[in-house]
Amino acid sequence: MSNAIDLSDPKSPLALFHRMLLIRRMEQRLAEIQKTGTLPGPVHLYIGQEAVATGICAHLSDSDWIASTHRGHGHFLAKGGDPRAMAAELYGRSTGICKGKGGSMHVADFSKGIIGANGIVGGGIGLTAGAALAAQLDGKGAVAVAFYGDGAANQGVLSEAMNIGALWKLPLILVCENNGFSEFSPSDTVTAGKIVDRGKPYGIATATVDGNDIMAVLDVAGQAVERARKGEGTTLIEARTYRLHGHVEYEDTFLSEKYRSDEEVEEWKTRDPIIHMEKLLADKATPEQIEAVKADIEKIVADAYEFAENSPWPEPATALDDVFA
Ligand SMILES: Cc1ncc(C[n+]2csc(CCOP(=O)(O)OP(=O)(O)O)c2C)c(N)n1
Repeated sequence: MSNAIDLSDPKSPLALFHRMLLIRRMEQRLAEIQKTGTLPGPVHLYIGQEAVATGICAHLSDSDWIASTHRGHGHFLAKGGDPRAMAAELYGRSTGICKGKGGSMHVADFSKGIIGANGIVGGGIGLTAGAALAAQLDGKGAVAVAFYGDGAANQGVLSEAMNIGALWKLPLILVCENNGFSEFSPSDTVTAGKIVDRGKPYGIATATVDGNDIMAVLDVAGQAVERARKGEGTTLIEARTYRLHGHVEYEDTFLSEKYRSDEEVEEWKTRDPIIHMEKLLADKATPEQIEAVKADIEKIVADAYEFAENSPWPEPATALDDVFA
């Protein structure tokens, strides 16, 4: 890390920029690698949504818990997951964070409080309700955060989590990243009403936020985390955002028709959270500091994928290790 930049406070503008850019550049590189056909399995990119994970996780430490989705690289990195171990996992190598057995949709690191990405839509919500109960019983002030999409908000488990979170005042934060689509279905064709309103019958705190505005996310998240740490219970946050890539990389190769217009995507590009952050930085950091962040990220990304590419495959003899039954 260059001496020109101080990233010790995760809520400082430069540190937020560093984290958002790390997520963006790791995934842009991943999109290029996917094109070569060398990766096992599909990848769902978080590009465009970086401010949500970054703004929320800036308030969390390794003792707090998060669970995420099939679109989970951003949450993993925002919570302090190791870029090398993530890249190696995407490549299915033995040095991966799950020893190469999880892949893109299951990156997890319990030592960092990352319960895991999850291929089961809505699956992370139930896991964090459990983690929030465990945190409450431990009594050390830890909180649990579920990241999930607007499609997942239609799973019954969200209602179950809000019910138990309200009843037991669990230190639980339910963050819906409403990116406008559930796979290829626009939200308004599958989702009734406003997702944020679903918290009202349970009497939990609710908030909506512009998920592309890092400072707004930071603010709303700070209030929710403080409430949870003080024993004041569960919050439902709806963050409005947009995924700038497809539901899954290279979906054009199998989709027979478009489910969104090019104009819509271009419109949202003008609201790119990273561009927004760079504008904010104009009077909060020097050009040298901004360049130092960019250079640092390029180094981390190159190093992570080089590590992955040069890592060994898992030994066949380890296939049944860590299998419980
Ligand atoms: C229980 C379950 N049902 C269906 C699927 C298939 N599926 C994968 S992603 C997805 C859409 C999820 O949409 P959303 O929750 O809005 O997340 P986003 O992809 O927009 O980030 C669906 C239906 C699944 N993986 N798990």
